[in-house]
Amino acid sequence: MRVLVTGAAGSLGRVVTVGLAERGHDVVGLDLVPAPDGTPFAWHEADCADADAVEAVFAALSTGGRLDAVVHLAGLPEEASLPDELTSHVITTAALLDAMVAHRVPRLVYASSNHAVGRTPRADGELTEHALPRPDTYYGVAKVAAEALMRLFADRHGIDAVACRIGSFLEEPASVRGLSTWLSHGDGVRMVEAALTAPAPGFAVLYGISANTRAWWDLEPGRRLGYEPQDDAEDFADRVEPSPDDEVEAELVGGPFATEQFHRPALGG
Ligand code: 15L
Repeated sequence: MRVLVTGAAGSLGRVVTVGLAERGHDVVGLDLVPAPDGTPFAWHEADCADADAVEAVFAALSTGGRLDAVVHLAGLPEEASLPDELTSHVITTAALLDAMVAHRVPRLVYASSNHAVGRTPRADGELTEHALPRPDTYYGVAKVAAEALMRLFADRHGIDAVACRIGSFLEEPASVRGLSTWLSHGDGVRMVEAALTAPAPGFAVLYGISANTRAWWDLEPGRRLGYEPQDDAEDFADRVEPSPDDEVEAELVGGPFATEQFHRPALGG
């Protein structure tokens, strides 16, 4: 497949672009920054929040053959102000979806986050794809809104749009919470490829974690799309140090993002 990957220079993007290219996909990177030296695939520099710049990238790509999908990984990875979060996640997604409609690109795979449902109590049991929006931060609010936009474009324009609610994408789990929420690099690539290639998913949500023994989130929505995780954070359990934060981080799905340190005004703060 010919795939445009936004945020290609980011922590997720670096792994996913290389992984997809190794699996034979024709990858095009898009980022605010230039391609790292030696990047073996095409690359465009643009801000995804700038609709004109995004349209110009799609117009340039249309001369090189059909684009099959967009993998949208660009965006702030942590909590910031509400306006910045909305720009980073909602405006960018809107610019990409508009360009996809204009250029008939049929599929979007989006790096959503567990923080879209981060205020859900762990005591509620395993989280399924039917969990109602329950963000823990403005970051989470923006992820919820971006998912809503994807659903609107799926309904209006028939775009296949898969929201991957990613847990903790790291080389190794880094905390006790991470033993439940870890997504390995290899499984991250498997997840994106499954979301790209699943037959006609329409709008779909999956939880982006590995096959963790201590998982809090349902892997079935991913499996239905062909995502078969192969790693388990438990293999690293004896290297993870307990922390005084573990207890509070275990109360709500979003862990540290759901704690009081992020309580601040929505505007002007
Ligand atoms: C995310 O969505 C964030 O981008 C990352 O910074 C971590 O907080 C991760 O979730 C997590 O929940 O561990």
